Amino acid sequence: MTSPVVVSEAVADALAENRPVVALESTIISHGFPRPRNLEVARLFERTLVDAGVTPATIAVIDGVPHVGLDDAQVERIAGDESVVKVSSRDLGPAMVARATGATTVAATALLAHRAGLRVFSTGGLGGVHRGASQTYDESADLTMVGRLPMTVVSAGAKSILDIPATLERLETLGVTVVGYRTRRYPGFYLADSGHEIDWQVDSAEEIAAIMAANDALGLSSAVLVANPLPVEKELDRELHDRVLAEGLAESDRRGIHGKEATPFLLAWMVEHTHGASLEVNVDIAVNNIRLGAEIARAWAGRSA
Ligand code: PSU
Ligand code: MN
Repeated sequence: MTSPVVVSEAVADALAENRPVVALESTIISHGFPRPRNLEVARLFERTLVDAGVTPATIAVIDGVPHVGLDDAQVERIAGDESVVKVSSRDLGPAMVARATGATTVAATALLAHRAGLRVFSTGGLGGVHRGASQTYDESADLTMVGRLPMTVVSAGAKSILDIPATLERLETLGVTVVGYRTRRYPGFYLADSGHEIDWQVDSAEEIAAIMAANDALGLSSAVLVANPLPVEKELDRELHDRVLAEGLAESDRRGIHGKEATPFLLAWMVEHTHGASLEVNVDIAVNNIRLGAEIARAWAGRSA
């Protein structure tokens, strides 16, 4: 069967010539950042990679077709069109059949990136186990997919709206390799330190590429999760963070928000009630992860050169 995934010419050429490519998700654009700022941010993400000599591969479903690498008009559509749906891995099939236009989550992006032969993927924060999950069972499919796919995913930890210790336990169960970039503390997304430890610290992109090669050599098919904290001077004010988050979680409970709405609701709540401060931190987080992703992709391409 031929692949239903359309790989852009720029991405296909880069892969064929063994030049570095980094995958980017699109839910962060459609549902993570408010319009119209989100378009500016989507372009900033791609430009950050281009400036580092890396080919960006933003991933989304356009009119039912999964695309790896978008042109500018497609990026504009994902950012501007309010009817764009949030597509996780399980939604890909139905979205394709319905010819829907959808923005891919970490889970769906990792799957499509893997199908296209990419190895490195940068995002803001990974989905994880939600607070209260022992009652609601709300756990992101991002975890399942990083348990299954040999992608290297750079994130600033799991979003602090989640239950971080439970998320770390699930990552352990799923056999996901977790390394801290220049730290042994698991980052807390908006905050540099979640208060939890990581077993392994790495200090360079070359070291991460070597870990990818070691996992490959052993036939491990799970992801390498690179936890990359924001510099502490750039984090969200802790007192503001804790207060607004507690209010957002309570409001989300009151309104009975669940399923795929939970994460976008809490992110939007944080933006509104920190008066945009969380948005700026979220942009910094993603750019920081994209820069590191670029270095890893270069180190990875360098190994097989
Ligand atoms: N990180 C961000 N902003 C986001 C997300 C992550 O900085 O919007 C998105 C990602 O697409 C992630 C999704 O896969 O939230 C998780 O959603 P859920 O909890 O419903 O699986
Ligand atoms: Mn969920």
